[in-house]
Amino acid sequence: MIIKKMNLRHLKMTMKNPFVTSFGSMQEKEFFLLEVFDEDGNSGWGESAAFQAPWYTEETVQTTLHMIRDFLIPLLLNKEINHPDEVSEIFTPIRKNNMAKATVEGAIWDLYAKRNKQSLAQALGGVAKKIEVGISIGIQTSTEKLLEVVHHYIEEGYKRIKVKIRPGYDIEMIQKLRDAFPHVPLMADANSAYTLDDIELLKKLDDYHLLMIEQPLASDDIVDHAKLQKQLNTPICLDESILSVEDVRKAIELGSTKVINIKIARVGGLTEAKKIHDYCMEKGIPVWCGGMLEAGIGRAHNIALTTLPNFALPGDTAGSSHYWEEDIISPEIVVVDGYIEVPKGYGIGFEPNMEVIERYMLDSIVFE
Ligand code: OSB
Ligand code: MG
Repeated sequence: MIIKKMNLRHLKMTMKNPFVTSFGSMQEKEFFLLEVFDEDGNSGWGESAAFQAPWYTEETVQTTLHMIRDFLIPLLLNKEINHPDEVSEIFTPIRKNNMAKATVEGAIWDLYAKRNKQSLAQALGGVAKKIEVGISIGIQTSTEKLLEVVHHYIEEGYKRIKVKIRPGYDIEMIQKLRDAFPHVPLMADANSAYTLDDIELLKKLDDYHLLMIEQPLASDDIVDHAKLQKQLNTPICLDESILSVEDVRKAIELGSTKVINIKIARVGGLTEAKKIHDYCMEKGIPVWCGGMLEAGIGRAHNIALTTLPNFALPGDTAGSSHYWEEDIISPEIVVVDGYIEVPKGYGIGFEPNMEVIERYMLDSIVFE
């Protein structure tokens, strides 16, 4: 296929509720939708994930725009591509900037699947007909409020509850949650809020049979994560530390992790995500699909990826209505009894809702 034209749309949407982590609070989600066209008029869609501020990784909305517009699109426009795996190779002269790369690569994957009259899940080699999902709950104003919110999502059927922790909002809160919900599959995500100096506190988490603790230490601390894992029974899951399959290999060899959170955006696209999935499967390490508070296009990509067989644990892909008054795709994504049904249509299997997209659009640039 020849990449004939691209349309980069810039959107801003407001989430129903602020999402609070150990780094701060966000309610505005500004992002890009990239639509790519082939020579026959087929089109594929990708969504960018970086936030306005660089608290999660170093990328931002503005760096995404700079990379996509000034470096990545010129590498692809009017080029012939036979398979989306070629895109990450074409992008190798550009260091990191994984979220920008994943936006473009995701659109090419959707286009490729549509051309081949396959669902994106099929094109990736996925098998599942429905996927099991959990929910990620941001830091709440009080433990009482948190208990209420958790109760609500258990009632809705979500298969696992993830709560955010930070120093001062950890052991006591987890203890109260465990007392209230003794059997619910529960995990905690620290977004790098601790150091090895906190080891005695982190060891106390072993009393609450958590499924795992996600990214307790800094993103470049895989040596310290290995030291911590030796003293913890609770499995460590790495999120921010993992940018590539090479990072996964090193973390597993060091003993820094027992579970991997795969985010398509963080690892630079679906091709690398699939490599990580395959490598972990070979090593007996389960994976699950993380989230970046995506709108519908990004969520649809997550669903397709999660159909691969080693996605053994529920991911963070909640239903559209959890975050949005209205999503940018139709139909919207719905969770029933903790499952999302994988769409059978070609590509991502959801239609971009142009009326909604145009309502939230700030501007757009066409490249041809
Ligand atoms: O650490 O997984 C994370 C949201 C923003 C940035 C980082 C993370 C998260 C979440 C929520 O936990 C994921 C989602 O529901 O999309
Ligand atoms: Mg995380």
